Amino acid sequence: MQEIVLYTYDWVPEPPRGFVRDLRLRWALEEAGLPYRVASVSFKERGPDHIAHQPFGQVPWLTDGELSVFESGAMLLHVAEKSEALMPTDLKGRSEVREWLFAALASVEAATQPWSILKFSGLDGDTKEWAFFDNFVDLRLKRMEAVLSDHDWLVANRFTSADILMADVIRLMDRFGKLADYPACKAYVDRATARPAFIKAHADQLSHFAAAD
Ligand SMILES: N[C@@H](CCC(=O)N[C@@H](CS)C(=O)NCC(=O)O)C(=O)O
Repeated sequence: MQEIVLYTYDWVPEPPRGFVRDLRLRWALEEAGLPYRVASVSFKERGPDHIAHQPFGQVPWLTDGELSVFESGAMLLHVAEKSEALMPTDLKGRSEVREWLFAALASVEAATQPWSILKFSGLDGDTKEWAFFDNFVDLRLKRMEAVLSDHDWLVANRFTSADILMADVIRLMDRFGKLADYPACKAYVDRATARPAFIKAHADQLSHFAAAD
């Protein structure tokens, strides 16, 4: 089997540590027990070699032999294709994993990302704009609360790569206490992040960035 190489920044400032999206892939690769190594690219200088792999100059991306894949959702699908630990083998289960992967990005992260950018920037004051984005997140969390009230995991009563992505997206809301009114979402995040693969992925990311301080 070819070695998977996962690319992330060499260093990032303190606030995003533990939340940089390479974590999604570290977590998936740990769950699947697939061999991989992590390589660094400069956070400060994003040169043409970087842009050739990730057109927005962001991280993560991965290489698998000659193949280079960017976008965390596409990368998760790529890795999930390699392991039943991340995706069931039947048509329905596979389709549902894809649905929830897209839902995590296009429906939930589409709301949580602008919210978290405003929050990180201190723009969460008493403004119409903040109320709009806060309400947008509440709309999505209310629906996820209903889904997770009677499901431990999103697909086929078992953990899949869809849970890696959804839990990682919702986890950022927990950081700011936004899950206080959403007990099923909070329990889901706690359940997912108690998994040994998450704990290792998270600790590995923290030490990777700390090593460059
Ligand atoms: N949609 C992309 C988003 C990637 C992304 O936002 N990466 C962040 C780190 S988690 C980044 O590189 N930020 C620096 C920047 O945007 O310049 C994905 O899911 O892979």
